[in-house]
Amino acid sequence: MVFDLIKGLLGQEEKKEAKPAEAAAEKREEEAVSASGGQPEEGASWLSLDAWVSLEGLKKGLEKTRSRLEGHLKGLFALGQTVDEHLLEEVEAALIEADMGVKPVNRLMEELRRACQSGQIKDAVGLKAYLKTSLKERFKGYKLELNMSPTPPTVIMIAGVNGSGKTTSIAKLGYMFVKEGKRVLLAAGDTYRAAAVEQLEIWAGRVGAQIIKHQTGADPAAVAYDALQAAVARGMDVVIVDTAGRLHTKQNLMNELGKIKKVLSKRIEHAPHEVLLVLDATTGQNAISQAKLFKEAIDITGIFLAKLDGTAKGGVVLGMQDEIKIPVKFVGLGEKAENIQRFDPEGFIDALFD
Ligand SMILES: Nc1nc2c(ncn2[C@@H]2O[C@H](COP(=O)(O)OP(=O)(O)O)[C@@H](O)[C@H]2O)c(=O)[nH]1
Ligand SMILES: [Mg+2]
Repeated sequence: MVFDLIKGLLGQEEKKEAKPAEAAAEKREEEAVSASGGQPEEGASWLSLDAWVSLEGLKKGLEKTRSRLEGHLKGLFALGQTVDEHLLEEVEAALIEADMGVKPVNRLMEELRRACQSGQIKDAVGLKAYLKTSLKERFKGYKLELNMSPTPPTVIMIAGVNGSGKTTSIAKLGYMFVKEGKRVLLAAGDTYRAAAVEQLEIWAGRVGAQIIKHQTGADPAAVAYDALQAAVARGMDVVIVDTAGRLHTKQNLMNELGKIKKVLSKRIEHAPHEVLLVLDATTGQNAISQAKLFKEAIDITGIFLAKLDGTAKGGVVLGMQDEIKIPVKFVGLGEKAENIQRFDPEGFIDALFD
């Protein structure tokens, strides 16, 4: 019956010219980079930004990236050091090796050289300060807070390739919301692997969330639909929808994500309120290529960068905003539910360079 309902809904949706959910998502994206300075607009609410950020935790999680940067930069930013070609080359090498990306690094190096020539940068200490400010600058104007629906439930859809860390990141988000006193429902939308449903179920039990699941092989759009029905009936605050990361072809995967998104928006206006793409930080620049592909297929509202702890390629975050114009909203710093942090650009850059 649910299947027929969904088929019916999808049929109607295809005939319509205007797509309210997409228009809303576009609007959200525009708003995200608007000059609102990250302040919640009227009628909307967000989780507090201060919670879920810890500089110590970040420093520990970023140890590998930090030590790679240090390998090049140790001692060079000391007081009294002059800025010479050697120092600039080491900065460049450090950022490339931390996987910031060639283009963003080239742009940044041009900027640094100009600032040296114009006298804005006078010594190594000045160079470091300039570098940090310039990096922080590129995150300004992005809305890093989660977009919470003024009327619950807030619906968050998760996308990403297999193994990127989707299910674990869902557990982390669930843990965070539960800690904040919210009622959380997880939807086991990765119906392709039996283990995927079980894995989510174990996490739901651990973090104190509820779960909606169907059998392996079921239609993920039907799971999503049932989850929203249940969420409304049970008065849940947040629904997080897991999805599969691999189908027979890329086009199949993208079509399926689109279908799930449509079903969500049909059941609850403006849902999903967030579409978070989970990327594996250990893949460095590949994560950026992946983000570009997903962005072409669905409106991504934010990135959850998982596995930052396991990589020296943490610099990928620095080039990410430049390259894909989607804000990183969360980072994963370990395999446990509590190893989640909101992405705080200031803290992140301080943690990398101090
Ligand atoms: N070190 C570390 N491992 C992670 C993190 N996030 C996920 N993982 C691991 O990555 C693997 C794949 O994660 P999973 O959530 O199953 O990915 P999915 O296939 O996208 O759902 C698992 O072994 C997780 O424990 C993280 O932030 N740090
Ligand atoms: Mg999974």
